[in-house]
Amino acid sequence: MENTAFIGLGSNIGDRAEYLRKAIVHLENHKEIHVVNISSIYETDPVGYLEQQNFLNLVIQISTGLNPVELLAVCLNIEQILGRKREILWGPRTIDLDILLYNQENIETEKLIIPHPRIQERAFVLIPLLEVGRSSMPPVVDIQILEFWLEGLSDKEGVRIWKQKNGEDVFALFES
Ligand code: PH2
Ligand code: MG
Ligand code: MG
Repeated sequence: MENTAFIGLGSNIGDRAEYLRKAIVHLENHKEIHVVNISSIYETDPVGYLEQQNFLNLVIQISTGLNPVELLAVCLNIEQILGRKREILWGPRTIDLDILLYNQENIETEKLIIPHPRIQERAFVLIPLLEVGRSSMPPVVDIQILEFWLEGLSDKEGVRIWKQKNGEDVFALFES
C-alpha cells in the first residue's frame, strides 16, 4: 500500500450521501485500498451542465497497492455497481469517482489523465482537497499551489459545507 492517491466523489441523484458512503465502503473493502482520510461533505451548485440538482461532493485520501490504471478500473466498477448511467456529459449521476492525484505522478493515456485536468477550475474539488491535504501529516499535496488556484476562482460560493467532518474516525462523518 505504498502509493497515495486522492479521489473526488460526487452524487446528485437519489440519496446522495448514501451513494457517497457506499462508494467509500466499496473502496475500503478492496484489499489493495485503505481509506486514510475523508473531507467534510459539501453541497455544490452544478458546474458545466446547469439543468440538474445540486451535488454532494467530497474528497478522500487513500493508500493503495494498485497502479493508476488498476485504480481507475476499480472506480469505474464501483460506478457501475451503484447504478451510474452515462447519458449527458457532465450530467446527473448517482456516483462519480475521479482520481485527482496519484503520488506526484503525471500520467497521460487515452483513458486517464493525472493530475485530473480540471482540478484547477473546480472549487467543488479544490475546497475538499485542501481540507484533506491540510490535515495529512506528513504533507502529501502542495497546499500553496491549491490555494493559489482556488484564489483565482469565482464560484467558491457555490460550495457550502453540508456535513462537517467530526472526529478522526473516517466513517464518523456518516453517523448521526
Ligand atoms: N461533476 C461534473 C460536472 N459538474 N458539478 C458539481 N457541483 N459537482 C460535480 O461533482 C460535478 C459537477 C462532472 O464530473
Ligand atoms: Mg467528474
Ligand atoms: Mg468521472
